[in-house]
Amino acid sequence: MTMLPLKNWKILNTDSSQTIIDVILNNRDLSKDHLDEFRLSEKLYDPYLLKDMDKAVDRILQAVKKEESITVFGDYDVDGVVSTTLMIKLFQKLNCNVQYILPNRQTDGYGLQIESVKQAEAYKTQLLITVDNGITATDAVRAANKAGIDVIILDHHGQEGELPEAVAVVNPNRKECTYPFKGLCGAGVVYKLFHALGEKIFKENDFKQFMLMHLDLVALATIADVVPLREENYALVKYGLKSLTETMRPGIVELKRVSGLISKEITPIAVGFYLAPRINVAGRLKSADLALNLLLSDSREKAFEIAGALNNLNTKRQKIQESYINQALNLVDKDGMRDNRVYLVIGEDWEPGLIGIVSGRLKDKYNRPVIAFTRDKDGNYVGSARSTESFHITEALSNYKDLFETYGGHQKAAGLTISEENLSIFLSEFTSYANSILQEEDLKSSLIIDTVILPEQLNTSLVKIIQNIGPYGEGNPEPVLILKNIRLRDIFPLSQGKHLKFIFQAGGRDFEGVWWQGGDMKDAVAFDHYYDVVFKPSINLWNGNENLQLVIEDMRESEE
Ligand SMILES: [Mn+2]
Repeated sequence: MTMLPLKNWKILNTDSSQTIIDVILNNRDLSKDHLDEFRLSEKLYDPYLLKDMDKAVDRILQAVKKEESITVFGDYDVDGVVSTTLMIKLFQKLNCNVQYILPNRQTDGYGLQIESVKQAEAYKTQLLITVDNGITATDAVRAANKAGIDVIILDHHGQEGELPEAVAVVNPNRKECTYPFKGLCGAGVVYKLFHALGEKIFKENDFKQFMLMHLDLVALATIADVVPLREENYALVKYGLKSLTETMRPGIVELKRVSGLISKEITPIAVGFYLAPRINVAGRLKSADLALNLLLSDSREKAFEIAGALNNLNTKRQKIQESYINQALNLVDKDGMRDNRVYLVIGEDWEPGLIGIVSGRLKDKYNRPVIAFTRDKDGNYVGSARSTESFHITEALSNYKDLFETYGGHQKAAGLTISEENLSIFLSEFTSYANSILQEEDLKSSLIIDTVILPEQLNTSLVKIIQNIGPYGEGNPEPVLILKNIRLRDIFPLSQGKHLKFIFQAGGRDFEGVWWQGGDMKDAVAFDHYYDVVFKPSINLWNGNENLQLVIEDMRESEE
């Protein structure tokens, strides 16, 4: 039987003298003026504060003037595809000769490689522009220079070694860049170039329209790339979600249609759960070109066709993925792995594009680091790792780097390639290492609660102000509150018992709560008992009425 509470609770604020809104702003390190109305342009920094932006603009203007042949090199995820789309739209508007190359996830790996430079040569490229990648492409850029191709890098990934010898390296995260905000995604960096270049070449009204016209894509990439929704990103997403909701871009309209989102307000959740997966699936199972063609399409018919194909691929992806996850869950139980503090699972024939989803799902379920492996075409094993806050996976892996062909990543995610002969040594040594490092308490997931709220403080007008602190997402988490000592009056199963609806009573009022996927909790609670309930406040629209709804995260029986 399920025992409540499910998680370790941590209440951030216990000072009841502050208002709920002040507490929520404080907890997110946001100032009071966060709730003030603002114009987008007020929140955007001068694009020339990005190092090398002047050089990039000059070189592109030269290419436009001399009618040079330009190639854009992007990436296969949403950010990479959107960044490529934006650059192509810019050059099409400027009547330039532009080509693109997107790497193939399975055969090319990540980032600009010499093979792609050769392809650019075949296109007679004079100017090669990398977007959402390039900061580590020192060898490929050298090869391009040798072939007489100038390179501009527009990236946001951290600098590791020496910079590539490019004409311009525009990246807020390169070491010498003092740009005030480091959280831009790849498409955000491209948008800064639009700003810098657009001011110079377009008439004022054309410039404004050009910037507004592409805000939907920038918001899409910013949310999908999971960069912090703060400062510039917050402003871009706040406005960009409105454009995503109203956009006439055929590719997005059709993508919304197959996702069941037509005429709905687009939120970060809608992007993360519905739109982004249908774009990413192209690169995971087929080719990212398909997604690029969707976003580039000017025709409804073409967009309709591609969106349908992506939707079918996504359904296929979900089926395959469920089967992998079940196999992985079985491995954890069957192989006596259950007590280990890291789970290393292998599927000989899993699609390489999906192993990151497998490790992510197992990590969420068991709250410990997970690496999912599959075999690649050379007979090596590729692994995709996902980890928790308490275990820096890439640092941990670096202790074993001599065993790997390649590896890399950051705190919570990493990838690696290992030969078959080294795999078993790695599996046993890394398991012992994690077992000795990770403590029991590191494996319990915690629930961060903003503050305690009293029944008389909670109403729909407060919830509306709370909603206005959003859009919520990475770097601005959705507020979580706790009501204490409230009486459980009734429970109703929803969707054949998959979800549960609760009626609580407190302060002489009823409060409706819903626990999504919480069907199992029915036997863990009892009528007329008193509970402390942790929830996200929300407003439920029903027959034109706005009702307060507690979206339940966890609960426990109150102490007397
Ligand atoms: Mn990116």
